[in-house]
Amino acid sequence: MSLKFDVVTIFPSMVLAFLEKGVIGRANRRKLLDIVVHDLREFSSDRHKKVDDMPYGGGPGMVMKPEPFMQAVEKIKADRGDPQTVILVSPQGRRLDQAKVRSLSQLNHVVLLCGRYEAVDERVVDAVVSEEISIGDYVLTGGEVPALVVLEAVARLAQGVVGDADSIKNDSFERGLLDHPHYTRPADVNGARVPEVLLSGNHEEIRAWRKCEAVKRTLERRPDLLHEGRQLLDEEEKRILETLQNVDLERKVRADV
Ligand code: 4HQ
Repeated sequence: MSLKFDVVTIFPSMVLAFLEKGVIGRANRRKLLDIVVHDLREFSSDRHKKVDDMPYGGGPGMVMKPEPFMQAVEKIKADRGDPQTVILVSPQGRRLDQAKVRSLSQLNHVVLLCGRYEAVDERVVDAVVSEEISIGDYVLTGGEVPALVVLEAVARLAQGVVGDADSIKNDSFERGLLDHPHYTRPADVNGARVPEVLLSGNHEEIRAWRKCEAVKRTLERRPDLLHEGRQLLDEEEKRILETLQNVDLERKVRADV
C-alpha cells in the first residue's frame, strides 16, 4: 500500500543522505514510503562504468549515454513492477506546480531519472520517459536536486507522512493564497514586537487579521496566484481583496489630481 519511488542517479549517496532525514526519512522507516535509489553506473556495460560520451554533431559538454538509463528502467520494471510514470527532470519539462504534485500523489509507483552533464540522449526520452518535469526556470548542474524536490513534494501528500492532515489543507498553494506572517516567543526582540493582535487572546480577531495579511501579501508579491486561483478564495477573502484593490485605486486617483 506504500507509495513506491525509484531514483536513478550517478550520486546515490547524495540522494540517500537527503532521504534519511526529517519527515520523509521517518515515513520511509515506517514503511509509509518505499524508496529505492539506483546507481546508474551499475547499468553501464562499459568496463570503466562510463555513462557519458561526446555529442553527435559536436558542441560543448557531454551527453548521457542511452543504454544505462534504459537498462535501469528495465531492471526496476522486473524487480518492482511497471511504474505508472517515468519522470525525467529537465529544464525542457512542464513546470512543476502543486496541482501536478497532487496528481502524482495519486499514483502508486513513480520513477525519477536524474541527468548530469549537458543533456541526456533523446532516445531515453522517446523509449522510457513518460514525462519531463522542470522545477523552475533556472539552470542547475544535475537532476538530483530537482528529483528530490518532486519526490518530497509528492511524498508528503501520501497518507500518514505528514502527521497532521490539517496542515496539508492549510498549505498556501492548496489555498490559492500565500501564508500570513508567523511569530513565536519572545514577544520583543531588541524592540521588534509581535503584532499586538496575536497577544490579545481574541481568536476571532486573530483569524481575521491572518486572513487579511495573507490576501495583502498575495496581492503584493504574487498577483498571478489571485488571477489563477480566485475560485479558491472564500467570500471573506474575496471581500478583503476587493477592499484592498479599491484602496489602491483611490490612492492612484488621488495621485492623478
Ligand atoms: N537541470 N528542473 C539536469 C535543471 C532542471 C531544472 C539542468 C536538469 C542540468 C543535467 N531540472 N541537467 N531546472 O536545471 O529540472
